[in-house]
Amino acid sequence: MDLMMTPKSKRWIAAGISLVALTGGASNSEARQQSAVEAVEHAGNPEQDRRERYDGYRVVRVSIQSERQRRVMTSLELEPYNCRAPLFGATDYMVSPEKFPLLKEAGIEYVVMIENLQKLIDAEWARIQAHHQQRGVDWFAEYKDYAQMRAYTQSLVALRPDLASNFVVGQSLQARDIFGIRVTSAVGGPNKPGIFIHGLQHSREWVTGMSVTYIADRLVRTYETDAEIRSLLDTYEFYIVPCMNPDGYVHTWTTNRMWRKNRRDNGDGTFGVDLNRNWGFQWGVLPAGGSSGATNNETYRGPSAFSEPETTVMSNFVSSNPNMLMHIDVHSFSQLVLSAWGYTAESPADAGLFDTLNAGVVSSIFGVHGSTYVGGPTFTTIYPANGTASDWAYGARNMIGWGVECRDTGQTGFLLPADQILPNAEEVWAGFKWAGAWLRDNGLFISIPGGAPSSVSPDLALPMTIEFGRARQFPQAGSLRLFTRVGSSGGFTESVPSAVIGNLFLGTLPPAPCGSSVQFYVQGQTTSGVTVTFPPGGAGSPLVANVSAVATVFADDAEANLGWTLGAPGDTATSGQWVRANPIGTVSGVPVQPEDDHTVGAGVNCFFTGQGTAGGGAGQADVDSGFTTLVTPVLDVGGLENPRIGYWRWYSNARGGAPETDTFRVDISGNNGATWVNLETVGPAGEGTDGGWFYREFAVSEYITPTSAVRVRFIADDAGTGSLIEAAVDDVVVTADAVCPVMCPADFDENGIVNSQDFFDFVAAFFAGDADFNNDGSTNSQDFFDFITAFFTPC
Ligand code: 0X9
Ligand code: ZN
Repeated sequence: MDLMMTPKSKRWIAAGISLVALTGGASNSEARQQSAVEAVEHAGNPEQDRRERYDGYRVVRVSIQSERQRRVMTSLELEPYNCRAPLFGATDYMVSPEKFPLLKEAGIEYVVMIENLQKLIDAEWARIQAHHQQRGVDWFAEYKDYAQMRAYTQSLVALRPDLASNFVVGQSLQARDIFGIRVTSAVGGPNKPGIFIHGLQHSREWVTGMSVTYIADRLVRTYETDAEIRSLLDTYEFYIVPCMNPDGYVHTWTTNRMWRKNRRDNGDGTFGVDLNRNWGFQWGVLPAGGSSGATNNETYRGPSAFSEPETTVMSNFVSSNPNMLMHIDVHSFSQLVLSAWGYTAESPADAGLFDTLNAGVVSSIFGVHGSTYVGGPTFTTIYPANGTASDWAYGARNMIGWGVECRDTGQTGFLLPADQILPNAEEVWAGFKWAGAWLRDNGLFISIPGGAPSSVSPDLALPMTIEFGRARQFPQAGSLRLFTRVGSSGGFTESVPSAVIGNLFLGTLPPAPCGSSVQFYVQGQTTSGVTVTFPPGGAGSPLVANVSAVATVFADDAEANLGWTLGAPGDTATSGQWVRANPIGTVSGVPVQPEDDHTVGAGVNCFFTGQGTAGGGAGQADVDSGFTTLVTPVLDVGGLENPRIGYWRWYSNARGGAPETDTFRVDISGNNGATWVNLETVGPAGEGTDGGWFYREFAVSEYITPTSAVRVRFIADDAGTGSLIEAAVDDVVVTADAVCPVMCPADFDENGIVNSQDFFDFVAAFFAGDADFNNDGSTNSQDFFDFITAFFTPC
């Protein structure tokens, strides 16, 4: 992020006197903070509220759509609210009342997320004051300051000294203790794997300290009553540090609610190093934007790696325990689950492991209160960030390093209302538990990326990619094996997959005749000699691929109309109804409506939602104020073997500012549209909601009985406000397994004809004792008679 902190004109209220705003050089707030006395350690006294004010400041979400707009935004020198890089997509800024007219004049689209930041800060403060008066309320009902948080971890230890102990990681720059709580059970012996989790690396992200403390709370309080928690405490040592940036955190309570960095005096009138750019792995590496060398920047990386005491003592503490397995860095806001890498767009060797973890955590979080989080690598999911805690944990310590961005998605941002502390903590806790349990149960990561083949072509060997890497433990080099057999009986043949790159290997499924099956499983060893099998049942329940030719029954590249229905009775959209044409394409940062259909080669047409005019805006002819329906022609799949329906789809709802609630639904009907069953619903968030062509294929019989009157419908819905909705469909195919050619029983050499050669071959096999023609387990005279009968029976 390369935006400069800007001179502000906030008013500084001290003992009822408003000071005149300063201008120039370093920002006013910095100049004032130099003289500010941070004596007010506790926030309970309104008379002593010397906090910086944000009167009339709006938080706006800007969607930068061109190089020109980015230049204009940079020249406005707005303060970023969240640290989204102003390189692409939506970015949040705090805009002073003075700057707001300039933003309006700049002609850049924006959505106001927060009308008046100071109002939210005041409301939060008033609420905290009122809360102080109350007795006996839940600890997680209100935000707690540094001292209260520390006292709470101590009270948890007092409750269960047999499970928990307090520790101090080290001291902050201003000599405050970075305190923590270690929780584990006596079961499981020494050297249990360690799970390290911390919050408040960025001090204004208040909900993170609460969420992390909640994890300690649950571990301590539910060990007796919850078998799952007991197993986690018997498996791991948990190290929990609610606040790794105490100086910054105290500063947010006493002086400036919006403070992110630590409190380093940079010596030039500016303060603070972004601790999450200061860790010593790929520190300050290119590309630009991953951190800043400018002292006044919100992502200032510091003069050198680990220049700050906070990052130094934290990393030393983690390094001092060789059994540390996982590192979780909790931030807010944006509702994300983020993994390596932050410093590069390249995939880490353990991408499959991280994808699995991210997906599991995202769905566990969703399962609690229905919050939608998005998972992915930091660099590509939010922005480049180097010198982060997660990258260091993974890159320098071989730990499973990842992190969470808590609630919300910008409605209140860092000023998340207190009634969301507990729900947020509950969902983070669920994700955390899931990750702990998954690692407990998975010694290694073995998978077949893209899914194990469920059908293979007759008589062809099939190469298959296998991913083999670490999970809780590390793989023994050279220990990967693939076991295969043709059919469902007899021994498995062992082979050694060849190494491709990183954790990827190439194995081969053997050729097999049409109508048979190939069974297979994979095995590998950990460095400590434990065997891990995928799927876990191994030879007892292997993966199965049926051998059959695939027949294409229907293929539609949308170049001609094969009987589709554009629109359906009851559609409510006022614009953007489905058309079949060559799309012009629209852009809002990234393509919103495709400019090209999907078909490779000569095709130009596809189905899509509304054609605008060439050069028109992205909002022209997108779906508005309701939904529009596209229905396929009747597809006859009755009597087919395992019919599948596949299509390429495009969907975009992630542009246009407002939080997205819109979806793209695909349904299937077996009775010509009388009733429908859902195949998939894209969105409101996640993969495939920001444009791009995606292929999806469904086995019809998993949803409906395959009939001669199957139809599929596509519904693009604009249910929310202020959104930019576009959908498209192309290259619909219906495939099925081809029926294997019938072999005459007497065609003993399986060459397709029955002749005297079959007779001679059979007789030779018979006298060799290997002609069990009737499959009863032995070769005897009955086989001879059965063969003779078959030989003289025409087929
Ligand atoms: O920029 C950051 O440091 C984090 N985002 S924030 O808005 N809270 O400042 C992102 C850090 C990404 N890494 C992990 N959370 N693992
Ligand atoms: Zn953060």
